[in-house]
Amino acid sequence: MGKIITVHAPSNIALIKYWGKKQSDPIIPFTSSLSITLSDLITTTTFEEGTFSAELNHQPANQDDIKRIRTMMQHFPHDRVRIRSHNHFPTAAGLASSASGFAALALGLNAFFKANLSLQELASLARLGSGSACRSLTPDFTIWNKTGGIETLANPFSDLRMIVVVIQEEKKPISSREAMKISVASSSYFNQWIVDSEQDLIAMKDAIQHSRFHEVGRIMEINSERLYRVMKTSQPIIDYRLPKTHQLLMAISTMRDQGIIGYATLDAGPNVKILVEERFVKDWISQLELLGFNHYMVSRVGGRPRIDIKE
Ligand code: 2P0
Repeated sequence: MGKIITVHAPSNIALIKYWGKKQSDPIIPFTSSLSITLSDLITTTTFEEGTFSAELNHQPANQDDIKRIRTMMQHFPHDRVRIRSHNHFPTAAGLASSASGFAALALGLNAFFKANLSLQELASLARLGSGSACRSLTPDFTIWNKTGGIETLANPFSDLRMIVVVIQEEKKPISSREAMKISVASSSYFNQWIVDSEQDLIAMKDAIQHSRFHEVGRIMEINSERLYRVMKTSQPIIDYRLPKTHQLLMAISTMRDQGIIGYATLDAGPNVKILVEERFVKDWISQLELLGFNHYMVSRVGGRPRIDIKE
């Protein structure tokens, strides 16, 4: 049996969002973003010697994914590799499956071809697949700078959890890639979004560095609402939220008033992620179930990818 490389890469959720490309191939974003990995929402990808093939969740990868994989593989000497990937969470429902998937791919190809790439080189490679993938390579908080590089910020919180509430698991009606293009071309808020997002990032870094959880949560919510504003001011309007999304957002605010602390963030999908301290998880779960939100995942945050090599 030949060598087998297995990579387990975590998904990530942005507290300060990326929305809009200044340049593609390689992707340069209009704004810097800041995220944390979801240690328990993992993509596992294996790499074996053989005729090139790529599989996702036991199905052949689609043409778009193959194109992105091929672009990444141009940086390696040959294509004799069988790639099999599995997401341990819903694919393409705004749960950042492309981030963990392309991060796993970059790490796996690097190990498979013994390329010895640096972290910044790995980040550039991952971004050939998906912008947010470069934020799944590192533990703690990760900043993807609009200048291209990534940096990490130590996580001073030992007990954070992200509750991912799945409102709809189906594939989104429009990919974030397409939706971003529409926003860049048409949102009347886009120029101001760039300015506001920069301010949010400065405030967020300060809140993290001073270990101020409530401020982190508050800024995260504000930035998520700004993203919603960019989408809603786009032509045509982009709106991934469903009635149940709005219902849950109102409930989160009510729960907070009652002392059950948690903060919400949304991406390109109807699902809601709630950032909480571990001591409140039980309360959140019982409240969610009471309200009929029975499909959720609780994840630890801040973990790093893992690579197993069998020669
Ligand atoms: C983020 N999203 O910062 C933002 C917030 C969605 C909403 O990054 O075109 O799959 O492959 O670079 O990274 C999702 O977009 O898009 C995303 P591409 P990607 O997490």
